Amino acid sequence: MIGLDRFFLASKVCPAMSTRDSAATQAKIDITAIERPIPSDSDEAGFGSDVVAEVLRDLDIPYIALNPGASYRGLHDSLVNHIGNARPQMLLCLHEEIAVAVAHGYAKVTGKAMAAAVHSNVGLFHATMAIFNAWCDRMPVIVLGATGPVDAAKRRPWIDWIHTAADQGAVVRNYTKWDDQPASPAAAREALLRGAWLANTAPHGPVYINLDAEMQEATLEKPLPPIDVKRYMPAVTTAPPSHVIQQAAAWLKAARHPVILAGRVSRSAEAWKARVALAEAIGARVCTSLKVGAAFPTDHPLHVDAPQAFTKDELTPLLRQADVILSLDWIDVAGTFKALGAPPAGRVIQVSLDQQLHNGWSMDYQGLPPADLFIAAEPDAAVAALLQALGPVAAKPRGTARLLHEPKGSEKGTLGIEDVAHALRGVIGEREVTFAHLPLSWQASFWHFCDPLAYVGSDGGGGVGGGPGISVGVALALKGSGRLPIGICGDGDFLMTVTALWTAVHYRIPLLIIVANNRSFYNDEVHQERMAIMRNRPVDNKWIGQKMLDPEIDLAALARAQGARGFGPIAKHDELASALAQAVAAVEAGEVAVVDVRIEPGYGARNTAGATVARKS
Ligand SMILES: Cc1ncc(C[n+]2csc(CCOP(=O)(O)OP(=O)(O)O)c2C)c(N)n1
Ligand SMILES: [Mg+2]
Repeated sequence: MIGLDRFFLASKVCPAMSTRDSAATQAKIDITAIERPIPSDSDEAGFGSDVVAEVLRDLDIPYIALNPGASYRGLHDSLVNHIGNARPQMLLCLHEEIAVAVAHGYAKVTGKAMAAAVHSNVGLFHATMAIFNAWCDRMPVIVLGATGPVDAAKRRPWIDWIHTAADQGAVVRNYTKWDDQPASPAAAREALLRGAWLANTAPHGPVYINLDAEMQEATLEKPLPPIDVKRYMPAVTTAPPSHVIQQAAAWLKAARHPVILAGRVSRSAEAWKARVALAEAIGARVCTSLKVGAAFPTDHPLHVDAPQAFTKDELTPLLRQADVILSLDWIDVAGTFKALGAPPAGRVIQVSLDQQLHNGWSMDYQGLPPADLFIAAEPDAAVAALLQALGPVAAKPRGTARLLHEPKGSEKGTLGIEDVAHALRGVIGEREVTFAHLPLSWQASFWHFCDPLAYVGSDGGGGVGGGPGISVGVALALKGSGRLPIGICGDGDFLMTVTALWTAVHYRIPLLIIVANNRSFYNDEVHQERMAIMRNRPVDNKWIGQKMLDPEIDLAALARAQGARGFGPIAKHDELASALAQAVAAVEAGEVAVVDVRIEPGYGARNTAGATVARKS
C-alpha cells in the first residue's frame, strides 16, 4: 500500500481551470460514418410515427438510445427511413436499463435530455431502475415507450395482448415528471413538445411518452400544420424575488461563521466561478458531496474536508457554530443536521425548486429541514443574484487547503483502492479528466475536483448497475472535448450492466473503465458483519451469499469479448501503473478500455468501521 501523504503531494495543486463550458463538450460523433441508411424514396411524412421522428429531429435531440421491439417498429422505421438515422441517431443498447442510463449520463454532462426508447411494458420494466436513478438525480431524459394496438380489434393474437397494458405510464408515474399516451399524431407531437419542455425545465427529471402502435403505424390522413418547435420551449425564468435576495444577502454579509452546503448545481463554468466568488466574499466554509457533481474546488482553502457520500466529522462542528447556513439545493439538509442532535442555532437559507417534484410515493425528498428563508430558485440564479446584492466586498478567505486522510497499511503485495487512485494519478498527470462514476469504496480525498466537469455525481437512486451505462453516456457527451472520461465501478456494479461496453465500442465512444474488483458485493458483507455483531453471531460467515468466487469472473475477458481492450486481472503493484498507462493510451487512441484491478475489500482509512458507511440496501 502506498504512503498517502506522498500521494497528496502529487494531487495538491489543481491546474488552472479550463474556461470551456459544458456547451463545448457536446458530442461530435461523425454519424455519417456509422449506420447510415440507404436513402428512401419519399421525404413526405406518411405515417403517424413519421411525425414523432420529425419532432425529435426538430427538437434537435442528438441521440436515441434504444433496445428494439415490435411495439415501436413504426417509430423505428421512421427514425431510419424517414429521417435517415441522424439527429436523433440510434444508439443500440443491449438492455433497456443501459439505454436509459446512457441518456442519464449524457444529461449529467450537458444538462440536456436525449431520448431513450423501450419496448412496450417489458422494455419499460427493464428500464425502471435507470429511470428511478435519473429521477433521484434530477436529470432530464425523454423516455419513449409503446403499447397496443390500444384498439383490441387491431391486435395480433397473443403477443400484442401480453404487451399491452392499460395505463402503462403507471409503472413509472411515481418517479417521472410527467407521462402521456397520445392518441393521434397531432397529440403525439404535442406530447413530445411538452415532454421535452418539462424534462429540460428545472427541476429536471425524466418523462415518459407511450406511443400506441396503431397510432404509429396508421397512415397520416393529412400533413400536420407546420410549427416552430422553439415557440413551445419557453425558458422558464425562476428569478428569485428581490426582497428575499436582499434579506439573504444582509444575513450573509453580517455572518461571522457562514457555511455553504453546495448541492445540486449545474456544470456551468461561469456558475462555478460565481460560487467561489460568493464564498470568498462572505468567507463561508463550503461543503460538497459525492452524491452530486463537483460544485466547488476541493483544493480551495474554504472547502471543508473532502466531499463524501455521508456526513463528515469536520462539518458537524462548523454547522453547530454557523450563524448562517446557505443550502444550494443540498441533498438531505435534514439528514445532515441530524448529526447536530438538534436543529442548528444559526439561520438556514434554503435555495431549491425541488419541492415541485415531491410526491407521495418516493421519499427521495428526504427529511423536512428547518428553513428561516426559502429562495425558490435554481442555485445558479440565486448565487448570481446574491453576488449582485452583496456588491463589491473585500474577499475574506479563511481556512487552509487540506484533505484529511489517514494512511492505512495493507498486507504486503495486495492492492487497495488507494493504490488504484495513486497509480491513476501518476498516469493521468496533467490531463483533464471527468470521473463519470466512482465506487462505494472511493474516498474523495484521493482526488481534487477543480472544475465542474471533474466529477458528475453518483447514480442518484442508489441502484447498483448504473455505473457502466452512465459512464458510456458521460463519455458520449464528452467525445471530442479533449477530456478523458473515467468510470470507476465496483465489480458488482460493473457485472450488472457490463454489456454497456458494447455500445461504447460500437459507436466509437472512447472510455476508460476501472473495476475496483473485490470479488464481492462487499457493501453487504459489511451489513452482515454488523448484523452478526449485533446478534452475537459468527462474523466469519459474512461472505456467504456475497462473494463472487469459485469461479472468479474474468472481467477483462468480458471487455475483450465486446471489442474493448481488457487489462488484468491486475493484482500486483508493479503491474498496475503499466496497465493503466496502456489503457489510457488506448482510450486516447479512440478505444474503450477496461482495467480489472483485484483489490482487497475495505472502504478505506476514514471509514474503517465500514458498517457506519454501508449503503442501505
Ligand atoms: C439494484 C441494486 N441491487 C442491490 C443493491 C444493494 N447493494 C448496495 S451496494 C451493493 C454492493 C455493490 O457491489 P460492488 O459494486 O462490487 O461494490 P462493493 O460494495 O463491493 O465495493 C449492493 C448489492 C442496490 N443498492 N441496488
Ligand atoms: Mg465488489
